[in-house]
Amino acid sequence: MTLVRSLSVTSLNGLPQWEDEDLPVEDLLLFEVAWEVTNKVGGIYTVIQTKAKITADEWGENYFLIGPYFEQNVKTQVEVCEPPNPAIKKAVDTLKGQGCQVFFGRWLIEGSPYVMLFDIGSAAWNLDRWKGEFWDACNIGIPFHDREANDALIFGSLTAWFFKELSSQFDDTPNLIAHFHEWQAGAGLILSRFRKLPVATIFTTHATLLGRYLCAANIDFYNKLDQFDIDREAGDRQIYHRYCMERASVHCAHVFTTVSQITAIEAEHMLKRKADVITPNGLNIKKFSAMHEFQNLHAMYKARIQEFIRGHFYGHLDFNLARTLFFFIAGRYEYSNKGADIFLEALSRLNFLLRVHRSDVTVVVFFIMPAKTNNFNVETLKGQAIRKQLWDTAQSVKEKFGKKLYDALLKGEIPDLNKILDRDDLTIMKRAIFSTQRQSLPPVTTHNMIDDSNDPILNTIRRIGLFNNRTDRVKVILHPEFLSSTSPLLPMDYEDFVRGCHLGVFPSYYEPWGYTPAECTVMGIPSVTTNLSGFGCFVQEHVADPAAYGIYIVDRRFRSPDESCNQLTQFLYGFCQQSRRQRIIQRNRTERLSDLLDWRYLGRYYMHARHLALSRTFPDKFEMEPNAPPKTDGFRYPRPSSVPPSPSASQHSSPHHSEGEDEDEDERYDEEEEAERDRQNIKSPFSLGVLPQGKKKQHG
Ligand code: U2F
Ligand code: UDP
Ligand code: G6P
Repeated sequence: MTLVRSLSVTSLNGLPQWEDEDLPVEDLLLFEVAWEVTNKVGGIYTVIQTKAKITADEWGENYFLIGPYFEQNVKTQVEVCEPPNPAIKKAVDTLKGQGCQVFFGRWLIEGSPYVMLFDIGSAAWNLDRWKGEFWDACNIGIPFHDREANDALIFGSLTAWFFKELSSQFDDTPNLIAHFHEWQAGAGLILSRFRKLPVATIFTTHATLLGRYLCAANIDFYNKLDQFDIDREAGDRQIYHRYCMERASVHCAHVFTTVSQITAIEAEHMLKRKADVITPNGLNIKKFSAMHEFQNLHAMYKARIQEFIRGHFYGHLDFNLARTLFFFIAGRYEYSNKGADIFLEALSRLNFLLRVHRSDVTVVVFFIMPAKTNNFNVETLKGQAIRKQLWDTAQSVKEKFGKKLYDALLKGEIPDLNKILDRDDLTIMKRAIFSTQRQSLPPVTTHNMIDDSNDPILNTIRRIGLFNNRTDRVKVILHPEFLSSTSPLLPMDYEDFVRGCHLGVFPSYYEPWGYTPAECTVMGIPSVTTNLSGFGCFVQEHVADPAAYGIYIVDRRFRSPDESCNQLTQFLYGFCQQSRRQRIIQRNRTERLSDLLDWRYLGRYYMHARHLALSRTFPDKFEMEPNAPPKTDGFRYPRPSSVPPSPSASQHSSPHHSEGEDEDEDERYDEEEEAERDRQNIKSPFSLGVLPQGKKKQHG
């Protein structure tokens, strides 16, 4: 058959849709293989977990995920069952018959895809033999001390073995497609190719090993991309074998994809292959029926954060919480890769600017980055206890006050307000106020850090002197643990916390995609990203005036660190100058970009990669039009209708500017009008004449 791609007239909320000719999925089996299937380590879990729904919708019973078995994960996330497909059952039984444990079931997430999980431990006795086979296949030797690489080899050997058992049962159909993510899954791909299994293979890299290491070492990575002696760099860092596994996977794959253009450039230099397709990361977007619902959630969760702040800053609450903005950075603790370094520097400059301009805005900045700790520190817990005590005191006095007031009213009197509180009440209240005196400043970290003296964030805070002094307009709080609704300190899930904040700040230097700003966007929370992050580049490509839509892109590629830091400072300072009304309008715009990040739109790049892999593996059966692959360029969100042409003016350019901050009147309805106007504009991307053209061809 011939696969064709055409530009569909149906579109997802105005976004262009490519429609590949439907694959005969009933004659195909699709496997997606990753170490993070049911196993949350980092961002790859988010990719697979959020994408499951659209893939299961397309592939139904013929879609399977393969990952490693961990007892706890299966207990909490998987409903174990027998494989309904007889060929798969037979292959699984063969592995089991040889003593390797395989767990099969449904992963209890949206789309409930089938998962097959290999118990690495149960197969570990084969390790030496499999190392030998791997050496014969690609001359890569794995040292005994690298547990992760050894596990990856066992995982890969089991995967390839499973594919061998499965494919040997078919003469003609069905055909197998296996999509492998990241080097930890790559051995399965290498071995499948070495054994010439009839499987169409795709390899996606979410980051390169060397890229991550070299960036973290503060080398001028992007300007020296073509100058590295990569074998040597890998050897020097003792990751030569891992790097070889990664590079071999890339070269063995029928189709190689990366999550962004920037990672494609990196991979071309670090792994020596051009990506065939860019497969950007999406999210599974749930829309609220009413547009203002997410705004209400912001107000609700902001109130929760404010409560925490009341406790944390007890005795120092001389700033106006209604004029306080919450910024945050979150993610893996890679100090410079995630841009925590320039963020702190920019905060120091922002503090200076707000002070010299006598701004009444206060900014509280959270750093949510997991580090080793010995639990919460006493001062932080005490803050919340004192807040609770003040609350209880206020409640009990209020209770007494209310009762006396009620009695008086029953008697037809207005009570003497000077007498309604007795001496005891006053004493209780004075004691409560006395308890809020503190000798120390509100702490800059919520936990006892194990390596306090070497912690890079704390050390920078010490150097720049951001100690939460009364005069500081920028306050900082390091929360070195991921958030959870069961925390006794700040009982909120990460998602709710994000909703309650005003701005996410992610000035990464190394970020192949970067889910955190994308997650902010779909929740309608503005964020800062960079032109070195996959997400930032993607937005730059698709949105005419990103800042108007609440996505500030710091240039970290063509500017010096100091210039980037200044630009970031300007973004932050500009954000602080917005009125409440401007922020509300900006949040509405931000949220409007969600469709762009929806898997229902971005999933097509995965479809395209699968079609391409089939056409390369089984050219007799799957011919493919040599037309251009779907591009990520072409479509652009126009500038919002109310924004004047200059991007620099856009953040101060809301339709009806009002200065009053405490006004709480709701302006949503005008904004919904604006939204509707813009939707009308976006509705016909065809008329913009910017869409890539696909040709419709008849079946061959
Ligand atoms: C890329 O992100 P990854 O998550 O794949 O990055 P890895 O380095 O492969 O894995 C995450 C690491 O972070 C650690 C964990 C892993 O070594 O042990 N970690 C942790 O220590 N504590 C935690 O709470 C969570 C993780 C890429 F970098 C992103 O830009 C992309 O968005 C992502 C998806 O494509 O892939
Ligand atoms: N995250 C989380 N809890 C937190 C902070 C972050 O679950 O308290 C998640 C966040 O939602 C995101 C992931 O951690 O999905 C970080 O992914 P990103 O792509 O930004 O970076 P990676 O860690 O993959 O390099
Ligand atoms: C949402 C709520 C409004 C509230 C506003 C506060 O839009 O619906 O009622 O006034 O948030 O916005 P701010 O940016 O000041 O937190």
